[in-house]
Amino acid sequence: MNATANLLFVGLPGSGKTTFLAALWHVLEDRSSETSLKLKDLSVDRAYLNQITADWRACSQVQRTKLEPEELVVLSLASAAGTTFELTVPDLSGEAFEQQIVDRRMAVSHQENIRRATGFVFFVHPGVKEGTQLTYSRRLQAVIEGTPSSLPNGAGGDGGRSGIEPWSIEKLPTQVKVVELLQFALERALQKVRIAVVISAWDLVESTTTLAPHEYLAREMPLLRQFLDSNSDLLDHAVFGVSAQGGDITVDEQKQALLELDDALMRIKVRHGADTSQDITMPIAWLLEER
Ligand SMILES: Nc1nc2c(ncn2[C@@H]2O[C@H](COP(=O)(O)OP(=O)(O)OP(=O)(O)O)[C@@H](O)[C@H]2O)c(=O)[nH]1
Ligand SMILES: [Mg+2]
Repeated sequence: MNATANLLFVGLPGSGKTTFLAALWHVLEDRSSETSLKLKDLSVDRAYLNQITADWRACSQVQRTKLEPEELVVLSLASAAGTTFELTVPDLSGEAFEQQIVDRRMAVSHQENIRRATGFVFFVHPGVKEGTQLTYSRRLQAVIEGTPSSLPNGAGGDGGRSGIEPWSIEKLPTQVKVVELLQFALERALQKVRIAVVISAWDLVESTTTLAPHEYLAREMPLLRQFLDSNSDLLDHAVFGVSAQGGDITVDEQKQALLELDDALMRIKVRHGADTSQDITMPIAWLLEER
């Protein structure tokens, strides 16, 4: 059976979309590991994929995706049951999503991407919350209570008042932005959608907790969890923890350890519920599953 699948990778800047795609391409091309989906055909334009995967293998930072030109990736995949898929995934810049929130406008081409999408991979980086809304609300609270000495980042001196920047839409908490992006997508989707939530850089989470991805999401992002649960008539969702890079490549020892692994495949870790595997195709296979 032949089917087409248009998936959309959605996520704020730096949420891990390109790194995931690079690791996915490495695994598909390598073919040596057990994966739910396999590469069927190589007749695709591989220049962009090869470039990001070369960076990934070398543990170099993949480039931030630019707004223009849009990188469109088309893969021909086969499931274990023999169904073949033409998988289209534009690798979009997180800035394009940030702009939707700030300007409340969306490119016509992006609206088309959403309408065509049969599923969404929704990326959330576990570290994105650092230094934004929490810090801001603590600073605000400190000013209100008149305790400038407790202000972080040296704000204060005049009662702290000049340390507070005026509110702007960019300062929205990450969870609110993520829910907003989901709402944009749901408003435009023509049918019930499937959403694979990927908590990227799972290695960072794993070093602090043994919680499963959906439990971690419930604890750290309760608004997002409630939104997903309460809209079950519009969407089906599952939560995956994915370490596509395997560790923090900005820390020399971690980068060295990753480069010394016999096989780059061993960097990858995917957690779903209590199960852990190296199958990075899992979130995509879940989106494509017949139900
Ligand atoms: N520790 C760790 N860091 C990761 C992992 N995957 C991605 N990162 C880091 O997260 C940051 C963002 O990754 P990208 O893949 O560029 O994110 P993106 O969503 O494509 O970002 P834009 O192109 O700006 O939209 C980079 O600094 C990566 O090194 C991982 O598995 N583990
Ligand atoms: Mg990118």
